[in-house]
Amino acid sequence: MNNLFETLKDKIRNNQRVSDADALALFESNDLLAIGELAAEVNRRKNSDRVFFNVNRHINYTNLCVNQCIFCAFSKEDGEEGGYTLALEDIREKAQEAVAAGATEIHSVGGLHPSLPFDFYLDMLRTIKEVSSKLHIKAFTAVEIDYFSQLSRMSVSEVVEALKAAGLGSMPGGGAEILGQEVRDKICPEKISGKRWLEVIEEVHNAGLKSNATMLFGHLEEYSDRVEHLRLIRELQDRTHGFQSFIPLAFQPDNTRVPGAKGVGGVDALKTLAISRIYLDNFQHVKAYWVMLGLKIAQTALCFGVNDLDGTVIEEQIGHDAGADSPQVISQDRIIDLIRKAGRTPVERDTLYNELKVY
Ligand code: V47
Ligand code: SF4
Repeated sequence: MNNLFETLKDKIRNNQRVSDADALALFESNDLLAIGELAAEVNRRKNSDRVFFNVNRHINYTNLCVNQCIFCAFSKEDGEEGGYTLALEDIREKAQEAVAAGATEIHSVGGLHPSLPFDFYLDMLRTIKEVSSKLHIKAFTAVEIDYFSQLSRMSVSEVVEALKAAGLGSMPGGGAEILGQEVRDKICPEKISGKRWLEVIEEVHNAGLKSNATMLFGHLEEYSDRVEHLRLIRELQDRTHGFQSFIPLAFQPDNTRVPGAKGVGGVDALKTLAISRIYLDNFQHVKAYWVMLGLKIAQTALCFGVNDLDGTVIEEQIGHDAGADSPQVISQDRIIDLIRKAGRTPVERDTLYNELKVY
């Protein structure tokens, strides 16, 4: 065991923070098993052997988008073949299906639609709540919130208040990509800056809503960009404590315009999940999003510091448009089985991590 791992073991034992230089050294190390062991120890201390999942359904309300991020195979321009926008009645039906399948959460995001009024988004939330007031709506990224603020000429906090009043319960973690501007200028030049993403999320947390944070990795970024991203997220969490889970998203390359893109291998995926677990000492949960990782790597990630497998999802589009070879939906039984066969205890949670059932 070399010096790096001995030093980090000591730091973890003494509840000391892992530095940016430590995180970079871990990314540069090829000792995947030693990295995984450290991450598993950090997770054991925080979450014992419990692994969370939830029963949820995704609704991507539109794929029309005024931005053209080069990593995105989901978005279409207005008038382009394959573009769609769900009517409120479609959204109602999908929410009804979700309730019938036992879902407690609707996860809803979409493109930045060129012409829908702000009222559409309020009506969408109200429509879902009409189906069941018990459904938790986790919707809209910081990118959408900033767009709504321009659209409605309201401040971010006014937008958030209006959305909350219409039924918004919390926010997912998308749109963060890599927060460093140099990478953003290459992969998503029209998208809000990393600085703005952080500002919007800070306001959202200050308005009393929880969110997640993501990191899209495996495209044009360097390890140092990942470390900077993790640092910016950790610093914001120190100020607000509003993040629930961190979700590294493995880039899916098909139908995208990222030059030379090859996709993320199992080693890089596990390493990135594990280092996120080790570095983000102020996060309770690290989630393996099986849609982008595939079920086998997502399950294996449970031995690399991960304590959450997201949920049943139903009808995922963003990753599958980009070639994800995972299923569109998995059953609750399948998730429970994956967790059990990793020797861990499955716990169904709601969106806010209240425990609903221990299996
Ligand atoms: O923001 C887009 C990413 C995100 C691709 O908070 C891609 O619980 C991989 O944020 N390959 C949306 N990723 C998904 C997301 C998410 C998913 C599950 C759970 C939660 C949560 C959040 O998907 C986007 C973008 O970063 N994305 N294109 C692609 N080709
Ligand atoms: Fe639009 Fe989001 Fe796709 Fe970018 S990632 S093009 S903002 S839908």
